[in-house]
Amino acid sequence: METKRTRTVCTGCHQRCGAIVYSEENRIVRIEGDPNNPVSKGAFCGSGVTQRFIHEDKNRVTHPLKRIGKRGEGKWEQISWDEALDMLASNVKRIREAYGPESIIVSQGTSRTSNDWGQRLKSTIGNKGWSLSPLHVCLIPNIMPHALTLGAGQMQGADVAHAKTIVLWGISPIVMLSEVKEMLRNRDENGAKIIAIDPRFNDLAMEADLFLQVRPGTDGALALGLMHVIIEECLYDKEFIANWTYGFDELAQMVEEWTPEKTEEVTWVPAEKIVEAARMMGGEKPTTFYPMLGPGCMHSNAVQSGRALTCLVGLCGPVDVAGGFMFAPGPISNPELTLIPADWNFNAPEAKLIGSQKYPAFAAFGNSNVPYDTFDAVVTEEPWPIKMMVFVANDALNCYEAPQKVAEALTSPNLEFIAVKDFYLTPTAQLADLVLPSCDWSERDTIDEETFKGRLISSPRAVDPPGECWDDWKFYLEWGKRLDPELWPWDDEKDMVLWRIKTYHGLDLTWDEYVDKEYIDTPASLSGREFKKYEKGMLRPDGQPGFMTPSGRIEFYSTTMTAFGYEPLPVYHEPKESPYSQPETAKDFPLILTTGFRLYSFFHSAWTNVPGQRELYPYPFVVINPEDAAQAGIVEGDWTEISSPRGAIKAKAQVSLEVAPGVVALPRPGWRSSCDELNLPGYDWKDVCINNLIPGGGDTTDPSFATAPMRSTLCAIKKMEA
Ligand SMILES: Nc1nc2c(c(=O)[nH]1)N[C@H]1C(S)=C(S)[C@@H](COP(=O)(O)OP(=O)(O)OC[C@H]3O[C@@H](n4cnc5c(=O)[nH]c(N)nc54)[C@H](O)[C@@H]3O)O[C@H]1N2
Ligand SMILES: Nc1nc2c(c(=O)[nH]1)N[C@H]1C(S)=C(S)[C@@H](COP(=O)(O)OP(=O)(O)OC[C@H]3O[C@@H](n4cnc5c(=O)[nH]c(N)nc54)[C@H](O)[C@@H]3O)O[C@H]1N2
Ligand code: SF4
Ligand SMILES: [Mo]
Repeated sequence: METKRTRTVCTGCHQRCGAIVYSEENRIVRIEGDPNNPVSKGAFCGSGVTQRFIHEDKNRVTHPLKRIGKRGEGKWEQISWDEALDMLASNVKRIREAYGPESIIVSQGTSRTSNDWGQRLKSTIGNKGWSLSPLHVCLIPNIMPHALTLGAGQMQGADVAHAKTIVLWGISPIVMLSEVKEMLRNRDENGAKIIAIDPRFNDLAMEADLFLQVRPGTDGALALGLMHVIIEECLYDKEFIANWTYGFDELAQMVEEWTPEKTEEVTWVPAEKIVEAARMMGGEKPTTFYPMLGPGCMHSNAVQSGRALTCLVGLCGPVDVAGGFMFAPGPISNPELTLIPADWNFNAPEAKLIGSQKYPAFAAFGNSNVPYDTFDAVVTEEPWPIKMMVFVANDALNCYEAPQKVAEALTSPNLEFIAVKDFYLTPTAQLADLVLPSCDWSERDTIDEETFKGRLISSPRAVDPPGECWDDWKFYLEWGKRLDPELWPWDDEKDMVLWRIKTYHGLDLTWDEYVDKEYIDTPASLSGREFKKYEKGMLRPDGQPGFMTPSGRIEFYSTTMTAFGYEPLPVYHEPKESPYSQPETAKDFPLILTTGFRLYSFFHSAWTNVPGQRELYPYPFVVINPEDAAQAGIVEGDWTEISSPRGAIKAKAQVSLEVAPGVVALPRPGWRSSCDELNLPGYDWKDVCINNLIPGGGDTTDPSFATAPMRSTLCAIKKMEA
């Protein structure tokens, strides 16, 4: 039998590792990492390897399904794509006519491969922007402070391969899989030092020279304390600060009170460790910072925490050098594709985004309806009715805060039509009127949009998809054609890929050329590798030296912040729900809860059905310190109930020194699917979804960004009766 070898890209997570897939008669027989892939250089994980199972999984939805019983009853009829697309298009036309396009919400989870096409589809309907997405908690609360302070929206600019000091700040090892090897080589060969800052002693902390076990939600204070020491001990580059930054004196004055002792009180990090960390960051340069969700994305003080952290990046300098914080090529704004004019004002009332007046920073940077307020709008029909929701790659019941509200919305008679496009009959799909089948990475002929904007790495399909599974690109194309064929002139996904390459990078390729060239450098990817771009006028559209901020400098003091209702300096605010801000609530819920840390084998709520992945984490679990466990009479493996003022869930106890006394950590997945091969059950979202514990809306969020406090609230834990 002939074995086919296909070099492509795994999009199983945001790492986008190069893959080599071997197949025989449309069955995947082996998958390896691609050693020539310039980004991943051969790195590959177990999750990517299980694509072989996913391709053949009998539980996948492989044809469009139409609901025939009551909503949620589980009775489906197989229909054709033609009929499915007619249903979608006719509902759009009817609802748009009766209520306006703002009554139609198209939701997407984290970026898969088709963000821009999704935006074009929304523009075709008559809405601009993301419509709905968990952007209020996923990276955008950190990208905003980066943009305002450093003038670069990119977070992943940490050059861990060349830095002398590496600060891993609330980041998971899986998220830097392709860089970990280089980082450890840098440590072992060049003596680079690693500082890890996390409430959990995670696998990166194990590699670190210094671990700061921060109290959840207090990273902003920690950054202020670190800046206090760096300024007091003059561990900064005076010339760089004088020439390239704005508001240093105001910042210095503000951090004066943040002595190591005061910072210890707030953050629980010992004062001497704060001093040691500051001396490493300010002393052994270049220092590079790699922050992810931990510090500034899921707290009621998210944006100001992120601001403090980015001020620290600017203060430590040098930036945009090997081993420092590198400025990556900015996102290419692409109105031609998304059909969103470059000067579109997402805050204007006529932009019709729910929550844009209450949360102006989120509308401006998230370009989306506010999730909780949108689900609430379905129920209340305020500020306007929502009649149709389409979820593409988004298991809403497992994704957003307060899923009780999501469920209320999805079961409300106000919603006239719900469609879900996924691989499986997820909890959200089970409530839909129409379910649409999808392709995973080995089965599609598209290009990943995350890497597209830099270097092009072609990603042809290795195998044909099962049944009538369609990739999201094809889905948007065919849905779009039915709404306005002039806006969707392409023949198929391949045609779309080639058009994009030509439009954005000026390269005129055939499909075979695109596939054969494998890794293609583009002008954007080449310019990204230049150093000190700010000196050369490469960061600003006006071509002037400087950063992309109003002053052209790194802004410690940001007047743009005041326009969104924040202080211009990175002031620390205690999390809205903590033992200090809510001592009354803490009497019943004394433990600090951080939720959603990533596991190697699951991407959000997906893959608990896959034996190779489920084997590693068979049950929902909660990490609790031995002291707290002992106090509650809990031992390793006990089923426990974790409760908050919002609700309760269950999980098995993992008693571990990984978290400090007083802190409890719950991982991200919802264990929604059973794994028949391992005889392990799936769980109802009502019983195990971590977001049942998280508040939604009201005054619980970051004030201008609507960020839900998924990583700093209060909870209680007790052993469950057998
Ligand atoms: N395998 C896998 N990979 C994924 C994902 C997945 O679900 N599975 N999800 C993808 C997505 S969408 C995203 S956004 C990224 C997220 O990527 P990361 O942010 O890197 O991953 P997390 O594990 O969510 O969070 C990182 C760390 O933050 C810590 N943390 C929790 N609370 C705090 C805090 O208050 N302060 C600090 N300093 N740290 C804190 C957690 O303990 C954790 O170790 O991962 C992406 N990659
Ligand atoms: N409490 C708490 N909640 C969190 C987080 C947390 O840390 N704590 N993390 C938040 C973050 S950062 C994010 S980004 C969100 C993510 O949330 P989501 O992106 O909504 O993740 P999932 O719940 O896994 O739902 C995604 C669904 O898409 C399907 N899918 C995967 N790939 C594709 C594809 O290519 N096409 C289609 N059509 N379907 C696909 C999967 O089977 C899955 O059912 O969760 C957020 N929720
Ligand atoms: S799932 Fe694994 S192999 Fe695939 S992109 Fe992510 S880290 Fe790489
Ligand atoms: Mo995310």
